[in-house]
Amino acid sequence: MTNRTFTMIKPDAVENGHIGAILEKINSAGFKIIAMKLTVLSLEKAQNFYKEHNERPFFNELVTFMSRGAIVAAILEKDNAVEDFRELIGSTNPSEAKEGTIRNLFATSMGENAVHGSDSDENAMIEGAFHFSNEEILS
Ligand code: 3AN
Repeated sequence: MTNRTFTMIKPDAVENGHIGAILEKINSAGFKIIAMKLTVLSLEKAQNFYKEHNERPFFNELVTFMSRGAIVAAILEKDNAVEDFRELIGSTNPSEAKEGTIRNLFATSMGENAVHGSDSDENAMIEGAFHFSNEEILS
């Protein structure tokens, strides 16, 4: 079965000029982009997107970072999309991310770690719907 995940190329990777290289990794790994936009998250939107982390000590750092510049949001389709994409991006901490993963190549720190990838099918749906209307998603 083909399924979906949601990703963001985060402000650090956009600022450092890595949009093209990251999209190339995504395409080469067999993901089909079915929705995509370059946008900026307001602080309020970032707080809402990451609301399940709002008790964590890094919450303010995270939402300030995510709203400081442009991001690329996208919905990706592939068999086993959520798990395969987590494998492609690597560990949250880039120093633990396997060689060749997106975070190993492009992330600078635990907070500024280049990309987001949904952690479940359910969250992929919620996060995709947070950023895209039905008309913006290819069927
Ligand atoms: P992942 O994005 O790998 O699923 P989560 O869900 O644990 O990681 O954390 C969400 C985001 O919060 C991470 N992508 C990262 O930007 C940030 N984050 C996680 N842990 C830390 C930390 N210890 N310090 C700063 N930021 C963090």
